[in-house]
Amino acid sequence: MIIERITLREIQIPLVSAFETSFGATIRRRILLVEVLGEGAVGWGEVTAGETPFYNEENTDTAWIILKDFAIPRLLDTPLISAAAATPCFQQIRGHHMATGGLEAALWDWESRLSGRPLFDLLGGTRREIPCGVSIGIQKSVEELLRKIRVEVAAGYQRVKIKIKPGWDVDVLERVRQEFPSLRLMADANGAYTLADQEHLKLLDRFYLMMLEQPLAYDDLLDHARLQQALETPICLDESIRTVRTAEQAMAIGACRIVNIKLGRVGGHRNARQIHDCCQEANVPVWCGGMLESGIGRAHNIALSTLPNFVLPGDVSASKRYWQQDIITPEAEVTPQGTILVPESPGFGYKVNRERIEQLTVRQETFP
Ligand code: OSB
Ligand code: MG
Repeated sequence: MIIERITLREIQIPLVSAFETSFGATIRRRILLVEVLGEGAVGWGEVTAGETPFYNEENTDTAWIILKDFAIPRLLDTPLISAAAATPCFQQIRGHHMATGGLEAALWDWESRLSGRPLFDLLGGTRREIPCGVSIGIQKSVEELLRKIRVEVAAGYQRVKIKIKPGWDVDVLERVRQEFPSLRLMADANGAYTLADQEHLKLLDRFYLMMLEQPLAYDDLLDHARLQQALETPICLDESIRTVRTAEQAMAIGACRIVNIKLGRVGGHRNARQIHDCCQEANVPVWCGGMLESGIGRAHNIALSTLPNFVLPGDVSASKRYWQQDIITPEAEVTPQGTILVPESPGFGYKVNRERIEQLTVRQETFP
């Protein structure tokens, strides 16, 4: 596979409503898009780094530098036989998975378009329809949260995740459970607690949540294992799972019973597949997390979610929950059953709206 050029773009695009987690609020996204061109086809990827280094160490600007100075030069220097073969050429770069993962994803889209196959099929996916959930941020009031949940339940989503933090947890979940006793419900703390909060976190068991996501520090495994011992609610790890090694270690010590796989956080499709397989062998179910992606990242998440061990609804939801107008056509839509039908045309299966991307672009650079 001969790469002619790679274009890096930053687009800026406002969310339809602010998204608040325990580490802060986002109202406007700064998203890096990667376009790979060669042999008459193009492939697109999205870097899922946030605007701030508060979820992990990366942000939009660090990802730009890593891609420009390290990942892209290495890739252009290495003969490539497949998208899967690109991962070793990023191996020397420690961390910065969202940067390299966005580039790797573009290569997969490119390879699948070159070979005329849908991306999900090239990845080894088996599902034609994926189950969808929503992630709802911290709100100004519990009433506001309940209103949002009503809307998503009416839309058919198969589970609801709410964001929690100290001061926005037990009382909020109490009210949600009062109104929605049989809703498939979960909570995500984004690392806002410590093991000293164990007794408090045990109060969450009474809400029979599907899982509690990343209650403790973003880089912790051992305390999660201790907490899991004390909790009935299954722990799901997000931030802490960065490599197949951390996934193995987490499962070996019982730090979680469920794993959230994010394409960016683990550095692309090949690594995601490896973690997926390792979880499957350990009988640990996985689901696909979200990072407020544009349509391009979303399309990759949809393809990833077709792998067999993605048995739980992911944070992969309709474009219109995020954007007034997405950068793909058609936009990602959810059926009344709370599923997304996986597109079957070559690549990730959506058209990229170049005109819309041009309008939103604030900087771009082409390599070599
Ligand atoms: O922890 O899953 C998370 C968004 C930004 C950063 C971290 C997370 C999230 C979400 C949103 O939960 C998921 C989505 O709807 O894209
Ligand atoms: Mg999370």
